[in-house]
Amino acid sequence: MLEINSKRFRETFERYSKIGGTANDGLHRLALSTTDGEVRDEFVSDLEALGLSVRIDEVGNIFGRLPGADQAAAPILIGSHLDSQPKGGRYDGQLGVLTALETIRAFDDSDIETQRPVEIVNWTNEEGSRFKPALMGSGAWVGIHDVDKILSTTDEQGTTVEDALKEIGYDGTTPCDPNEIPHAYLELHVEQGPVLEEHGREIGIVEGILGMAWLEATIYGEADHAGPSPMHTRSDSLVAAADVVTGVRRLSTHLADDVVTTVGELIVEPNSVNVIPSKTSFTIDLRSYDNEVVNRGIDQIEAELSSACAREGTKYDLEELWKIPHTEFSQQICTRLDTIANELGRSHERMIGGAGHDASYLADLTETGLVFVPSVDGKTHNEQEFTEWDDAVAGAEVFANTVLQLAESEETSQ
Ligand code: HGY
Ligand code: MN
Ligand code: MN
Repeated sequence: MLEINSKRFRETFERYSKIGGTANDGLHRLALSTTDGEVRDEFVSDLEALGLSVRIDEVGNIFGRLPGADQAAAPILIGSHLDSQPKGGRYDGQLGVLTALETIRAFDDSDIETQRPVEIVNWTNEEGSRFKPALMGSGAWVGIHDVDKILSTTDEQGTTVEDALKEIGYDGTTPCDPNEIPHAYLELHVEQGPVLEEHGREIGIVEGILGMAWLEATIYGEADHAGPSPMHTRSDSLVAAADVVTGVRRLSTHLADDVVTTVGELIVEPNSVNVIPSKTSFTIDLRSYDNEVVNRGIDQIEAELSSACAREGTKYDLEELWKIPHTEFSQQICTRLDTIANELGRSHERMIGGAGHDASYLADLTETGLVFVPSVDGKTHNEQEFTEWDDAVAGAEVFANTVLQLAESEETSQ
């Protein structure tokens, strides 16, 4: 079985973690920011050091190709993302990209030439924090998003994706589409939840991911003076919003057992201590494995908005920012992962993931698998995010051996 060079893997991980590293051991590496540009440069130079041919596509996805004995064979694609949340952890995305890098290095250590080419990828803007939606680069690549629309997407400062790509030198020219359908895609990611740790397992073999919807609600009230305005005449957009926010939280208690809801962003205008808020906008993140439950949840959010605004004399808009149905991963790859984890003596279990991953979109295109390693206390999207290094190495060994097996496989892709 292929072994991972834990020392080199760790050194690489620490080197990358310095780029955009925060004082609390986290990462501040927003998509297409200067620090994202720096870590991309680091990644490209590591790919070139391995002799991989590197290409950048129109939305900045970075691909490195390791040729196989059969150049005509469809490649195995492996990777994840290097962008982070504003105060994110060092493992979310980055561990997956570096596990893929260590996989290629392990082939190189053992002079392995695989039958199929193997391609490693860093997907642009998986997080969707600076530019919405999430999974932007992989979504554009599989054709979910129109490339021009993605390039004209702006952040809160009005900077477009296109300008940000140019700014860091990753406005690539390779068409953003799979000129050849990969034979399979495999991604390793931290679990970002408490299950593996609670169950004492080293590896999660992910069978599917929750469906999710991102909405933006805007409530319009009437600015007025906090002093002389009688309470019964007010149209306070923040009061109406507060009703809706608690209504959104209540959804998770009655809509379905696996429903999770989050209001992560909220903007109040004019945001002045003695002015009744005239406008309040906020995002809603709604998830469930049942796509119909997500649709019912959206209807119930609309009903909450309508009744809150009727009570407060305010008006509202509700916009769907992004929606992705639940993901089902390849049972064939899950079985391979089971077998290899057993051969390596690694405890493992099948599970459903709650976070979106680039693998969600690849699953529509080809045989796709996702491997989890435990998150300590389930913490993530948080500078305290942590994974024990032994677990990272165990995950990398299961991952690398599965990639090797897939790269030697003969059967045609689906
Ligand atoms: O939103 C998510 O689940 C992922 O972190 N982009
Ligand atoms: Mn991630
Ligand atoms: Mn994330």
